[in-house]
This record gives sequence, structure tokens and C-alpha cells, in this order.
Amino acid sequence: MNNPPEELTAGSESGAMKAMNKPLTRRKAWKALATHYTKLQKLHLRKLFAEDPKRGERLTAEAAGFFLDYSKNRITDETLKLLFALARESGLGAAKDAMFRGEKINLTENRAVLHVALRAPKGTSFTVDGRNVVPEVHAVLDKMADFSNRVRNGAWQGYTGKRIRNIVNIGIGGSDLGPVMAYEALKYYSDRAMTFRFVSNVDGVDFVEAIGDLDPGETLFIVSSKTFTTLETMTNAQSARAWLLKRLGGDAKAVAKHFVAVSTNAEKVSAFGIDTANMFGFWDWVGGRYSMDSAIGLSTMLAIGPENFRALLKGFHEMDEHFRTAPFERNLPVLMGLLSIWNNNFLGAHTVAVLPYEQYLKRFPAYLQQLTMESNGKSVTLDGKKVDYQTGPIYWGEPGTNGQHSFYQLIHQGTRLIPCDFIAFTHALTPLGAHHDILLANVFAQAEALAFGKTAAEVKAEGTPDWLVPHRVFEGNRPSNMILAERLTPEVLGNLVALYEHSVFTQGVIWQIDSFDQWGVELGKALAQGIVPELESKATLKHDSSTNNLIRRYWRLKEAK
Ligand code: G6Q
Repeated sequence: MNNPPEELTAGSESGAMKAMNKPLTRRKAWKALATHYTKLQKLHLRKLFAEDPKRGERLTAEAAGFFLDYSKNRITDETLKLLFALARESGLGAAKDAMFRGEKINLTENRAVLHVALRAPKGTSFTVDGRNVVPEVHAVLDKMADFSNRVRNGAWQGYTGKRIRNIVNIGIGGSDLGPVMAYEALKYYSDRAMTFRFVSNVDGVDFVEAIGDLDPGETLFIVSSKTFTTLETMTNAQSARAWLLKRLGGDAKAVAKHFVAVSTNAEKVSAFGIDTANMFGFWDWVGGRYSMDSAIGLSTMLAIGPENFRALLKGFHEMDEHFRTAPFERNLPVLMGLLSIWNNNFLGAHTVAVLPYEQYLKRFPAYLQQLTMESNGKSVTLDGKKVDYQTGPIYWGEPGTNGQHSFYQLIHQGTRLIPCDFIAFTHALTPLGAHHDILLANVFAQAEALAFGKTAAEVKAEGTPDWLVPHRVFEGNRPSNMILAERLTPEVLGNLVALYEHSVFTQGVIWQIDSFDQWGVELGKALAQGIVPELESKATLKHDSSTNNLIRRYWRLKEAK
């Protein structure tokens, strides 16, 4: 592309792009929010709750499997009104429609952003370049289901005639984090007779430890890579191929029985030696971090079966429909996105802690880190201007209650403001004595303590000596969301992931950035490719003095061994 797409020019037809003509900080609602913040700055959640006994019931919303209690945010009705005005002024509605219409809203890559089509029911329509892509999506899903059934029921056999019992997904970034997270999240529903492993890191440890105890005759590798060129994945895939062939007698025909690919690049898949009949495709309008519900989810389907996978897609779709149709005031992703803008851009919070009180979601924060930070870690607007406001916050987290015994200290009494997303389920999948009541008591207690804290008077009244009082005071006024659902089913996982996907989208639209490119990641891919040959055989080095020195040291120590 020599020129930016037409949509970037002022007066374009695209509603999504019109809004960006006015810089964010010059918008009426933004300025009003800034003024409003100065008035609200000192207001405490204690006061807000005391003045409105129904606040905890009022500032809630419910849809697509989830109940959101956002009453413990430092907001008033006026804040919400202004945030909704900001969303309108930013063209959120038009941007949303543009995405669902298949417009090329990923401007810097000139691509449509249509992960919502991955979970569209049969018979519906989503078009890219005038073509309805839903039938193709379902053709791939059917092929995945057929394959999964054959592996799960033993009809698909390995080269030596053994049944496949081990699945190893090789992929990285978007081709790994979603599958790992979904496997862990839905383990309860998985076939326990099968073993699932995930290899992502180019550090050989990852591969070696993953296959150490596996019988190659019973092992199937899924090479998951949209581009099929990613250094880490290709290196691991080659090692897997060599490992397998060495142990199964060296006949290259064994590859077809033990390797399948998930990719958009048929040519490279075939060059690797994988029969393209065993390739599961997806499309350039699916971003890596938005691909866990495409063929990239093949390991998920193998683990939980096609029916559960379809339930997962149903959950995604329910949230898509909610996001597409619900008014902003009751729209969960919009609410969460706007509250995040408020906390980040007005209250000055730099991070968001994601705290699932559900052990099965232990990898959810890691998954969310990519979704949120790769999407909204940008510092120029769609028309290439440097932003003069903060964009994507840092996401991090751990499952509760574990985090309570470590970093929560800083959230309660540190100097930084850390908004928290608590995620909890009213029913345990594995009920055990009083465990679930205790777990839920903890999540409710944490949100309560963060919001209301403990005053000096309260601490004194407990008989605390004066000198100890300041140490035991909790300021409170720490914002949090409580995200509640009934139980972690495949459908609810779909609801949850789509909730965050659309919240990320909402924030990206307000910040006027391209949430769907990842030039920082591309840079990393290119840089290492240049140094690899220099490490393998000495060459004239042309880096900075530090990099040159490090490479020379590596050479020296490598030789000394
Ligand atoms: C995701 C990113 C990135 C990507 C990986 C793997 O949105 O683009 O994390 O998923 O770099 O890329 P491949 O699937 O092409 O190997």
C-alpha cells in the first residue's frame, strides 16, 4: 500500500472513520469528563454507597451468561452519562457496525476484522469483499469435527497402527495462548484418556519436556501457525518431525499420520511435508489473538469434543449479538470498555488486575495479556498521529485466592491505583465440602475491602495502639468489577472471551487506534532472524557495541565448552 486507504481521508463514507477527524482530547465529552473528574477526585466509594442504598443493585447489568456488578467503580450517574456521550461522539456504534459488516477496519494491514464470523450460526451471513464467509467457516468446522471424532474414537491410527493418545500443539502467541487457556479452562470436559501438551517456546526445554514421556507412535502433532513461517513454531515443528521419524524408523510417510497443520498458508504446509488434506484453514480476516475459535482451536475440539466446541462458539455468538444490539447503557463489553477508559485516562491507573476465582481459569490472565496488550498497545492514531493520552493499560493477574497471599498487599495499601476485574462462578464444577463457599466468600470480601477499606477510627476502635494505626488503615476507594456467571461451561467461556474481545474493541475505537495490527511483534520476528546466522557461524558484526560484545562473548563461551 503506497497510500493510506481511502477511509482515512476526511469526509469518507465510513462512519467508523468519521469520528477520528476530531482528536480525542478535543472532543466535548472528553473535556467534560476531565472537568467532571476534578470534582469527583476526592469522592469516596463509602460516601457514594452511603448516599445511595440501592447503588449495589442499580449499577449492575446482565446479559449473555454474565452478571456485571460495576457499582464499586469510582463513578456517579453523571460519569456514566459522559462516558456514553464519549462513546457516541467517538462513533462506537458506527465502528461496531463497520466491523460486523466486514469492512477493512484493520487499516494498516488493509484487512477485515471478522472473528465474529467464526461463531456465526449456519445460515447467517458475514461478507468479506462481497463474499459470504459463513459457509467456509462451517466447512472447516465440519472437517475439524470429522477429524476430531476419528481421533477420539480411535479410527485415526498412527503409522504403526496404534491409536492416538497424545496431542501436541506446536504454535506461539495467538496460535498457542488461546488453545492453552481453553484446554485448561475446559479440562473438566476433556477426554481424560488423552494427553495434551503445548509447545511454544523456541527454548528447546519446552519441546524436550513436552515429549519426554510420550510414545511417538501414539502422538499427533498439530502445527498451528497462521503464516507457517514463525521461527519458533517452524523450529519446534522440525524438531518434532526429526524426533518422530527417528523413533518410527525414518519413513517420511509417517509424517502424514502424525502431523496436521492449522494455517492460512497451504504452500508452506505442503513444503513441510504435511498433506494439505490434513490442513485446517482459516483466513486473513482472523487475527492471531482472535483465533482460538477458528481451526486454531483444533486441540480444544480434540480435548472436549465437537459438541462442546460448538457450545463454546454459541457462547461467543451470544455475546457478539449482545454487543451488536444492546444499548450502550446495558451493553456489558461497552460498559467494561468505558470503565477501563475512565480508570486509565482519568483516574490515572496504569494496570488492570484480572483475578479469576476459578482454578480452571489459571491461564486466563496470560491469554488476556495478549488480547488486550497486543491489541491496544499502540501510540499512534489510525491516521498516524502520535497520541497525547494513555492507551492500553497493562493487564496481569493470577487466580484467587492465591494472589491474596502475595501481591494483593500492594493493591490494598500500596501507592498505586489498580482496578481489579474479579471473575467468579456461583457453582463449582468439582464441589468439595465447604471449598466453594470459602472461595466465594474471599472474592466478595476482597472487593468489599478494596472499596471500603478501614478508617483510622475503625482501627482504633479495635484496640490498636496509636503507633500501629497508620499501618493498619486501609484507604479503600479502590475500584473493581465483579463478573459473575453460574458455572464455567464451554458456552460461558465463549461468553467471557467475547466479552473481553469487545471491551478491547470499544477502548480501541475511543483511542482511535488500530487494535488489530501488531507491528511490534512483526519487528521481533524479523530481528532475531538476522542474528541467528551470526550465532551459528562467525561473521562481521555490525550491531551496536553492546550487542556485538554480547555476541562475541557467546561465541567465546560456546567454543570453550
Ligand atoms: C497475534 C499475533 C501473534 C501471532 C504469533 C504466531 O495476534 O499476530 O501473537 O499469533 O506471532 O503467528 P503465526 O500463527 O503466524 O505462527
